[in-house]
Amino acid sequence: MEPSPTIQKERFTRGSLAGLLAGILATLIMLLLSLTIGGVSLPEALGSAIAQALPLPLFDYLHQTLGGDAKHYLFYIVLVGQCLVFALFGGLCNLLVDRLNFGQWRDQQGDLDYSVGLLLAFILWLFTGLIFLPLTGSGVFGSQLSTGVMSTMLSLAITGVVYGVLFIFMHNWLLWRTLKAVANPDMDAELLTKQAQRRAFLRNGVVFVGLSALGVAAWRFIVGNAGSGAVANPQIQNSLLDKYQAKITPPPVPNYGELHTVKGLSPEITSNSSFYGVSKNLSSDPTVDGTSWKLTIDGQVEHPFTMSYKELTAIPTHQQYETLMCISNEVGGEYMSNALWEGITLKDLLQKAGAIKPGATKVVLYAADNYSDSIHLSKALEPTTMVAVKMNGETLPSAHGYPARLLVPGIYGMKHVKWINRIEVVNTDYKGYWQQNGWSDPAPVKMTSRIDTPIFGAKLSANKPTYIAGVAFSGNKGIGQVDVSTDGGKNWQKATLKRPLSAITWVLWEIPWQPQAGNHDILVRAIDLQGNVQTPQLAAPLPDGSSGYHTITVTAN
Ligand SMILES: Nc1nc2c(c(=O)[nH]1)N[C@H]1C(S)=C(S)[C@@H](COP(=O)(O)O)O[C@H]1N2
Ligand SMILES: [Mo]
Repeated sequence: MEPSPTIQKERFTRGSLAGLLAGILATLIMLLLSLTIGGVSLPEALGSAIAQALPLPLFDYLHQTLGGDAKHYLFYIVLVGQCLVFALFGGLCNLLVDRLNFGQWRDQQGDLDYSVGLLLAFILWLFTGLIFLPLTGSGVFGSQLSTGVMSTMLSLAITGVVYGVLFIFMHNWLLWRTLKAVANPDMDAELLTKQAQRRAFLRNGVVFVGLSALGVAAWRFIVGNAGSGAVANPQIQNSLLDKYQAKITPPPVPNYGELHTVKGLSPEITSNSSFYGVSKNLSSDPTVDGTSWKLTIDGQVEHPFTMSYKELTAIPTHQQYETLMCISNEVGGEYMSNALWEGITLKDLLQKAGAIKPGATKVVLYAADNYSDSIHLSKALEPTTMVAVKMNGETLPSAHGYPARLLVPGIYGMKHVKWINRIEVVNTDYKGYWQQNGWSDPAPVKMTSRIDTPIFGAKLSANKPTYIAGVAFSGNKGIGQVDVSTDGGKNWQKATLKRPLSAITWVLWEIPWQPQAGNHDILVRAIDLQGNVQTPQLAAPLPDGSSGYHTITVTAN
C-alpha cells in the first residue's frame, strides 16, 4: 500500500535532515582524508572543472570583483552544495526505501535498518566513481587525478560508509524523538532534559558550523581584497595617455644610491613564509614525498631517463636571485616576491638526456597536482632557466614546489611550475593548464612599479619630511629609472634606486618628500634598461597581465 502524502512528505523531510547532518560530517571526514592520507576531494574536482569551464568574460569579472582568492569562494560554494546533495540523497532514500520494500528495511516502529545505509553508501560510491568524477574530467574513480585510483576508491568508501551509517543513526534518532513526543506528551523530567540537551547540542553544532563558514568567508573577503589600485581618475588617465612616450633614447643611466630604511618598504629579499603563494588548487596543495619522488625526462630526446631526489641534488647547483610575479597580479598588488634560489640549470638536465631530436619546439613541465605548462625550447636553454631545489638557503618549502620547481625568468609566475615530476621535450604547440583557459602562452612579464609607502588614504603631517618608496620590476629587462609624481602626473621626479641583487629581480626605489597641506595623487612609473617606458594603458590581468600606473591618494594636514 502507498503511504499517504503526509507520511511521504514527513519521510522526505526527516530523510533530508538526517542526510544533511550525516552529509556535513561525511564532508568533514572527506576533507580530513584529503589533507592527511591524500584522499580525493570532490569539491576540489568539481570546483576545478567549473573554473575551467567558466566563459572567459565571467571568469574575468569574478576575478576582478573577488580578487585572486575567488577560487576559495568557489570551493566553499561547492562544499555547501555537496552537503545539500547529501541531504537530497537522504530524503530520496527515505522515500524510495518503501517503494522497493522487501520488508526488512524498515521495522514496525519505522526505524531504518543499517543495511539501507550501507546500500546507500555503495550506490553513492558507484555514482561518484563512475559518473560524477568522469563528468568533472577526473576520470573513472579519479584515474586522471594525482590522488590515484586506489586512494580515491578508499577515501570515497570511507566517506560513503560514514555517511550511510550516520544517516541511519540520525534518521532513527529523529524518528524516536517524534514518536516519544507524540506518544507521551508529558514525558518525565529526566527524558525531557536529556532531549533538551541533545537538541541544544545539535543546535550549537549547526550554529558553530555556520559561523565558522561565515568567518572563513569574511576573512577571505578581507584578505582577498587587500592592496592594488591603478589610476581611476579619467582626467589623469587621459593626460597620461596624451603625453605618453613609449621609448626614450638613449636609455637611462640608473641613479643608484643608498636608500634610507623606510618603514613600509618591502624587504629586498622576501622570507619564505611571506613569499606570495598561488596555485590552481582550491583547497590543498600536494605534499610530495621526496624519498619516493622521481623526475622523468623524456620525449624528443636521445636517452630518456628517470632520476631520484638524491641523484638530482647530487648535481652541482647554481644560485640566482629572482623575483616572481603572478600574471593575475593587479597593478599595485601583492603577488610579487623576491628570493635567492638554488638549483640545476634546465640545460644541464636536458643534456643528460642526450641530443634533442630535430623538430623539437617546446618543453613541457608536468606536476604532482595535474598542473602542466610549457616553455619554448630556446627559453628552456637559457642559462637562468633552472630546476630549483632550494629557496633562501632552505630546502624548497612544500608550498613553493618541493621537491623541485621550474624557474624561468622574464615570464610570469604561472610558468614557474611547482612540484614537477616530468619534463617532456615535444614537437607540438602544447598548451598548459591556464592557456587552455585563455591566458597568454608566451606570458612575458609586463613592467610594473608599486608604491609601498605611504599607503592609499594615509594621513600625513603637512610640511614634515617623509619618503615615498616602493619596488619596480620588468622581468628580465632591468630597471633603468623610476619616476614619481605627487601632482597627479603633471610633474615627475627621478627616484633613487637601490642597485638590484641581479638582472632578474625587482629594484627598490625611494624619493624624499615634504607634503604641503591638502590631498595628493601620487603616481609611479618605471623605465627599463633599454629605455622602454611602462605603459599607462589600463589593462586587467586577463589574458596577459595587468598594466597601468599605480596611483594612491594621501592627505596631509
Ligand atoms: N604545479 C603547479 N605549479 C604552479 C601553479 C600551480 O597551480 N600548480 N601555479 C603557478 C602560478 S599561477 C604562480 S603565480 C606560481 C606561484 O608560485 P609561488 O606560490 O611559489 O609564489 O606558481 C605557478 N606554478
Ligand atoms: Mo600566477
